[in-house]
Amino acid sequence: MFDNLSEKFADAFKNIQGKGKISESNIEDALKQVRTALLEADVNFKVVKQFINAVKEKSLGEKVITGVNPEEQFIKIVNDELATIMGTANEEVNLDRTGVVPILIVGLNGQGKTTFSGKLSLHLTKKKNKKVLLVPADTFRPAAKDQLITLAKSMEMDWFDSDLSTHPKTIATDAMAFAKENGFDVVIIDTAGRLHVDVELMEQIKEVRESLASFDPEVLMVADAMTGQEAVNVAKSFHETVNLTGVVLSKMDSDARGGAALSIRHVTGVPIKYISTGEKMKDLELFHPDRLAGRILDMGDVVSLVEKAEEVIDQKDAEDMMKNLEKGKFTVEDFLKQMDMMKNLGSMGSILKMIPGMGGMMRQIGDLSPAEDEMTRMRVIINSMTKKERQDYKVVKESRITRIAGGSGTTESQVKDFLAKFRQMEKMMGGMMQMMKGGGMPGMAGGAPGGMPGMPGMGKPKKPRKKGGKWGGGFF
Ligand SMILES: Nc1nc2c(ncn2[C@@H]2O[C@H](COP(=O)(O)OP(=O)(O)OP(=O)(O)O)[C@@H](O)[C@H]2O)c(=O)[nH]1
Ligand SMILES: [Mg+2]
Repeated sequence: MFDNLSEKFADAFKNIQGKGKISESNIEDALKQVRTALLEADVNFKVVKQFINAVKEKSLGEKVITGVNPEEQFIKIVNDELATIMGTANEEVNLDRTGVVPILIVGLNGQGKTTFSGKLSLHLTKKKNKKVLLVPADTFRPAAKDQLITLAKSMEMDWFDSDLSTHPKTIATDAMAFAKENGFDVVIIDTAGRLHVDVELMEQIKEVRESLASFDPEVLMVADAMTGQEAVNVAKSFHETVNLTGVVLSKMDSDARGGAALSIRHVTGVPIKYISTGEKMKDLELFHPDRLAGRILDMGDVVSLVEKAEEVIDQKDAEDMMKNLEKGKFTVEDFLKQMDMMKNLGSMGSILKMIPGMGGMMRQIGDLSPAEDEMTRMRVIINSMTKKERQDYKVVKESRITRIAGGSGTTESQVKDFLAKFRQMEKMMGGMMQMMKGGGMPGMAGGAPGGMPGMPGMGKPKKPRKKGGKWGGGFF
């Protein structure tokens, strides 16, 4: 996400390194580079101008704080300003009202409307306890109905059998009546896209919106984050015609440029409510301006990482592992479970990026695939080990090594290499347990990718955090 932008910002900040204090001449080069970085990311020029002015003004007005170096002070100001232009706090769709809530999903062709409709239905069902009805209303492309219904079925979500021979506004009102009769809380209406903003499409969506006026609909526009300012222009057109209540940025997992995220709110006044981060139904995040700013500046996003961990990590597994660890035991079985937990969290790259400072390190390493390959190799080796061997790897000697190598399609030296690495991990886990008992926490415990023992800290079932989270973030 925004890799290019992150890299350019990191370069810009180097200009201030080692300077005694912030002064106009000190920050001049850095500001120039930040400006170029933003323009290259396709951020609207007015937004850039205002951003640079604000950062400059705040930097020069900043008092010298003892103990904080100018670079850190400058980064903090840039961080806060980035968050400010993207919005304030996160806003979700407003469901806090009586009656069925219609959510109209609009946008150009192929932007991810249908995918997002599915994701939102899952999110509102799972997280908000709502009964959701998915409504296909794309009367231009009949296959679109099947696409949405297939998604609905895969999630065991309810869907409306729209009559595609009628106008989408009729589908919408019919669906609302059906929803009311059958006790649904939310109706998500997936509409047709077009290649460009065209009069016919706008007219159609306008009519659908008007037909729902008495229900005060949410109208969310889905925009591909790779398209930069183009997305901003489209949002402007849609907003003028149908009065958007929110924007969704899709394909943030791909090569998103940043232009849309950083300009839409400022240019249109419409808040970004969600970001879509992959093709799977679970790949949906709330849009948090402050957290995204942190990710752009390589400050990580530990809060989102912990939240994600809470969602995907099996509490019982984690507790079992912790019990073992507390006894000073770390087995191959535990390691396998850790690898599985990691896998559920996402790719190695996406996890590392959420850890402060790791984005920069990843750029230096470049290709993470050797590390991913090694994880795969470890997994096949473990799969060829017996239960007894997984509980106590020390029993694995010559003939067992030959057997495991044969069974896993690896070489004996690869199996030996794994055992040697595991021995190191075991030692490291022992050391970490000591530190945990002593209260002090090291930063990221994994070491360099390649021999990384998962993220051991994920498994710790700590006392609930203040806000009810189950897992502390001690290791991050
Ligand atoms: N990588 C990635 N792909 C996505 C994301 N959202 C959607 N896609 C893909 O983008 C393509 C288009 O998505 P759709 O949801 O069908 O888009 P749409 O806006 O409904 O398209 P039309 O109905 O034809 O206008 C599909 O191949 C999706 O799998 C995302 O967040 N990340
Ligand atoms: Mg569609």
